[in-house]
Amino acid sequence: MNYQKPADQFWEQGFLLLEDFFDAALMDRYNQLILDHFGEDPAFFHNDEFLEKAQTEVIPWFPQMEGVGAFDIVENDPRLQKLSTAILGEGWYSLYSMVMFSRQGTKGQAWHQDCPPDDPQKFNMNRLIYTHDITDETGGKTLVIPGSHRRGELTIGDVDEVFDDQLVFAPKKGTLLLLHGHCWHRVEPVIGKYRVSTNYRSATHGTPEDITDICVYRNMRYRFSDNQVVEDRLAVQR
Ligand SMILES: O=C(O)CCC(=O)C(=O)O
Ligand SMILES: [Fe+2]
Repeated sequence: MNYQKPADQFWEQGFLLLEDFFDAALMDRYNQLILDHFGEDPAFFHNDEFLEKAQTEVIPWFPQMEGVGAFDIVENDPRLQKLSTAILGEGWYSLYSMVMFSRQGTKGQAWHQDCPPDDPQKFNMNRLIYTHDITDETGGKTLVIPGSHRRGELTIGDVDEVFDDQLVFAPKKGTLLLLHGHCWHRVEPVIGKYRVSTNYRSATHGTPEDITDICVYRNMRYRFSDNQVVEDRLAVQR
């Protein structure tokens, strides 16, 4: 595999979608581990204020922090490592892997940037893998605005606005989606029984490890470490 071309494409678009990157049997194994962890009816993790204001309904799980060794297989995939180096340069590092589970009938995720774009050099890169097909039936398609990693801060407005230039992805099992943390993105409501994605977050050398502590939504900046709205963006407008 030539890694320079896909890396250039990533920097041009702010994302890179590679289908059939991971083996279906490995994805089935991951998906089962995820379902076993969450069970039938998992409770929300975030508090009511976040759920209401962020219009984001995902329940996170950090399997590698709990020593679930199977999740090291993707982490250690030499192709993923080489691609990460081609994009992020030498000295990049893994932040953490996070599984995001959404129950049937939940909202998905509102438009956001994973970290503030105040310094264009400091960002996280999502390395998202999909362990089951996202389809019309499951809902939960991923929306991305190409090139928006260069546009600065996400504009203030409706949390689920339809943008003319948005792309809609329905990733299949085994797909890898690399996504720049400054790129504007959202997840549509979940219609099927559940929706799962797994994110091996990474960053360039010199990016602080807490880079994803503050997330930028259209209506606020939210800090996860102490569950605080650190900026009410609508108040600035009033
Ligand atoms: O699950 C997805 O498709 C995107 C999730 C997301 O917003 C993220 O991992 O930062
Ligand atoms: Fe995100």
